[in-house]
Amino acid sequence: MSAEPLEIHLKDRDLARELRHDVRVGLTATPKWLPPKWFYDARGSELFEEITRLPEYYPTRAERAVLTAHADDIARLTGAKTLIELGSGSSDKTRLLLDAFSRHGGLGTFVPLDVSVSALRQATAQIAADYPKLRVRGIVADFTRQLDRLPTGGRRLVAFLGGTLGNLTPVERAAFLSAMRSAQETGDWLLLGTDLVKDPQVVVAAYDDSAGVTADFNRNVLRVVNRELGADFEPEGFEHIALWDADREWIEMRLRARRAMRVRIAELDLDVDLAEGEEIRTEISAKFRRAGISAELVSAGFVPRAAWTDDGGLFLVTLAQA
Ligand code: AVJ
Repeated sequence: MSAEPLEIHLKDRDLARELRHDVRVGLTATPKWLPPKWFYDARGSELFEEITRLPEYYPTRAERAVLTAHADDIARLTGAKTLIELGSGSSDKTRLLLDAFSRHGGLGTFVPLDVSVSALRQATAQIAADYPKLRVRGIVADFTRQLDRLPTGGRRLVAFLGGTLGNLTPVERAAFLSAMRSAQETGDWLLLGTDLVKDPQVVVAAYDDSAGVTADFNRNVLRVVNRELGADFEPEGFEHIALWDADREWIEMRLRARRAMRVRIAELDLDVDLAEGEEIRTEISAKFRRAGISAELVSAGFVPRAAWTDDGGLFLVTLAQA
């Protein structure tokens, strides 16, 4: 089967309005911040794919190792009819699951959901070509607030991989997991990938690679704001910072102004002043402990059924049931 036409629940207009709102709120706040979802235009998505191949960036490889070892367990335990993937991006690791379900039988539909139309077009076309028996329904939506758009019925498995849960603050995380539970029927499944707490040096290196790809990815948010909102940020005027917060157990990415500057954001009719050394927080990426993620799932109404790590104990994949 060829992929079905994308179901678009997020109009360009909604995205534009949201970006304007986020930039106005974030850049007039103290300290300044921008949400990480705006990294991912076509160039940002490519840079992220490049990050996943860097020697320092262990999460993708570690998660792939877990899925390689346990995809068959996941297919057998869940017996899912529908696999929904949130923030699917290139759907690369998902193939490990699709292959396991092909061996096991029973999976009829794959539903990748992402905010990026371009990433979804590519992913759905490739998956549909490679898995001809599968119904492939791509959905353009924002999983942080459109979980009500998930298809219903059948035994569903929702996969939320890559450690993206860590981009949410603890309060947002609790709200997200509860909303996820509400969107599911009792008996449905959640497969959750989370990066684990480890030696801070290992984590910092993963977010500050020696080739400078992550720095380029970080600055990309400024290029997006320049293009979409007519701003005049000089991306090279900012230093890339990756900082481990030991109390909150998360890594923070920031952009630090190399000198004092005034930035014009034409479409918001807004001037933003930055002092020399002033920072804009662009991402948090929380790292988890096994007991912690299990407790968070239980608070949201899930029952953890299994959890696996890679041999290095770097990354955790948890299977929970609604
Ligand atoms: C896609 C959110 C899982 O937090 O590790 C990679 C994004 N940021 N390098 C992560 C990211 C910097 C990534 N997630």
